[in-house]
Parts: sequence; structure tokens; C-alpha cells
Amino acid sequence: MHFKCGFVTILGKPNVGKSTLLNKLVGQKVSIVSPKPQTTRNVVTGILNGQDYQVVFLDTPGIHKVKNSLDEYMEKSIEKSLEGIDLILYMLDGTKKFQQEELEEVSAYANGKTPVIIVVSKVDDSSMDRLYPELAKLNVLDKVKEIIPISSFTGQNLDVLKEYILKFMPEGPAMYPTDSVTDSSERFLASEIIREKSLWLLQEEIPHGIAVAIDNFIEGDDLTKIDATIFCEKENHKKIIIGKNGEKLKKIAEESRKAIEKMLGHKVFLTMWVKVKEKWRDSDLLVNNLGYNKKDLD
Ligand SMILES: Nc1nc2c(ncn2[C@@H]2O[C@H](COP(=O)(O)OP(=O)(O)OP(=O)(O)O)[C@@H](O)[C@H]2O)c(=O)[nH]1
Ligand SMILES: [Mg+2]
Repeated sequence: MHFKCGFVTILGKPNVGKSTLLNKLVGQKVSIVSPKPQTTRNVVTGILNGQDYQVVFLDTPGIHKVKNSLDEYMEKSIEKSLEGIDLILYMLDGTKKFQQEELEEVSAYANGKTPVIIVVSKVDDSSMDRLYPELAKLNVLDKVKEIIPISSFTGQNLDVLKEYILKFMPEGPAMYPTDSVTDSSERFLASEIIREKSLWLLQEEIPHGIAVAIDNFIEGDDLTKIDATIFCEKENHKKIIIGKNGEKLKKIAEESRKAIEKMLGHKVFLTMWVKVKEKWRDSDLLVNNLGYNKKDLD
């Protein structure tokens, strides 16, 4: 049999479960996940390697409406992720009503050159009674190749999904080393891990207006030293992130350190700071400085 290799972009509104599916498919956490919408900000690559195939997935940020400079960056990164790909997975949340806007979006993609599979997520948390009327709305989408209900939590139908994905992959040699699961740098992954731990530990208090910058990343043989800064938008957010007697920040740092140690396979010395940058999401300059540079996507 010939080797197959292709690119798959995962699209869909915020919070539908795109990153969770990617992690499940590649068997490792390559893209961070949280109950907050707009968790993913960059296109994140996850690589699924098999005996005779390699599938390169591009996980994209879900966006509602473009409102600020960060949204513009995210929108541009989605456009970029659609160049030269072999298949689109368009994800709909199986626990919610499908929105007209989503149906229009998926229909537009399905009328394009790239084949589209609709993935209906989170069926573990839905029921057939709820799902059927929603699935019926998809009947009009005759250009869509398949509709596959799945659960990343229970693994339901993931083998079916994988089979369909492989059908659309062209023959060709592997594009990445066959033992890698992502092309993200350890430095980027470290900043994302800190952002993820912050999102979870600050769930109620702070909207997603934080960014994480890695100021230093010094790797030794058995110890990596990392200096990181969490940027937030308001002085009172800073207080919340630090917490009473610094307890919250300590907890974020501790959980982040453990997760980064697991990723790197050795000890990590992590120092964390919190700084305020007002309205950073509205400012091109600040958005660029925090690592979301539109020019990188040209
Ligand atoms: N019950 C259930 N929940 C899920 C499943 N997959 C994801 N979730 C939850 O849905 C929420 C959003 O998941 P993400 O993977 O971050 O969603 P996303 O589409 O990547 O979101 P953005 O990055 O914001 O666009 C998290 O709380 C997940 O735990 C699933 O199969 N079942
Ligand atoms: Mg995501």
C-alpha cells in the first residue's frame, strides 16, 4: 500500500470542542482546552502518525465576530490555515441548537474546492431527542461529504471519523518526522500551558483577556529555567490573578510547572510575574508584542 499524507483544517465556532478532538486524535495534549470561548488563538498543528499515513491537523481559533485587533489576527490565521489543505472538518456542538450563521458558513465551505465533513461534537452530553431535529437541519447541505456525530470524551465514532479522514488523504510522503505530534516549539507550548492553567483557575473572575509572554527559556540537561509574565487588562484583574497573599498566582505557577515538567521530562524552575496592559486586545502594537503578529501570517 502507498503512503498517504495530507492536511486537515478543523473549523467551527468557539467552544464547540475543536482542540479537545485534536488532542484526542493525536493522543497527546498539543492544543489547550477550556470551558471559555476563544481559548485557541493561533493555528495549532497536531500530527497523527500511522503505519502508512500521516495526517496533519490544523486547529483554528473559533471566532464569533471580529471586534478587535486580536480577533483580526485570529481571523487571518484561519484564512491561512485553509491554504493547500485536503479536507475541512467543520464542527458543530451537539449539545446546542445549530445556528443559522454556522449553517451558512459550512454551506459556503462545502461549495468551495475542498471537501467538507461535518463533525457533531459532545454527543455524550446530548440525547437523540435533542439531536435529531438539529441533524435534520443539515439535510439541505447536499455538498457536505459526511456528517459524523462523535464524542471526544468517550471516543464514540472517532474510529469512523478517522477512516473517513483517511479516504480524503492523497498519496505522498510524510511532511513531518513520523515520531512528532506537533510542530509547536516547547517555548510556545509552555506559554499555552500557563494560559490554560490561568483560564481554568480564574474561570469565573476574569474574562479571557490575558496573554502570556515567555521572557526567558533557558534549557539545561536536567533543568529548564523559565521566566513568564501574565498580562491582564485591568489593575483589579492583576489583584485577582495574584490572589490573597499571592495564593492564586502560586497555584497557577505550581500547576503550570508540573505540566511543563511532564512535557519536557525534567525539572523546571518557573518564575511568574503579572503585568497590566490596558486594552491590549484593541491595540495592534500590543497584540503584536504579545506574539500575535499578523505579518507572521503573510
Ligand atoms: N461533554 C463533552 N464536552 C466536551 C467534549 N469535547 C470538548 N468538550 C468541552 O467543551 C469545552 C470547549 O472545548 P475546546 O476543545 O476548548 O473547544 P474549542 O472549539 O477548541 O474552543 P475555542 O478554542 O475557544 O474555539 C471544554 O470545556 C471541553 O471540555 C466532548 O466530547 N464531550
Ligand atoms: Mg480551541
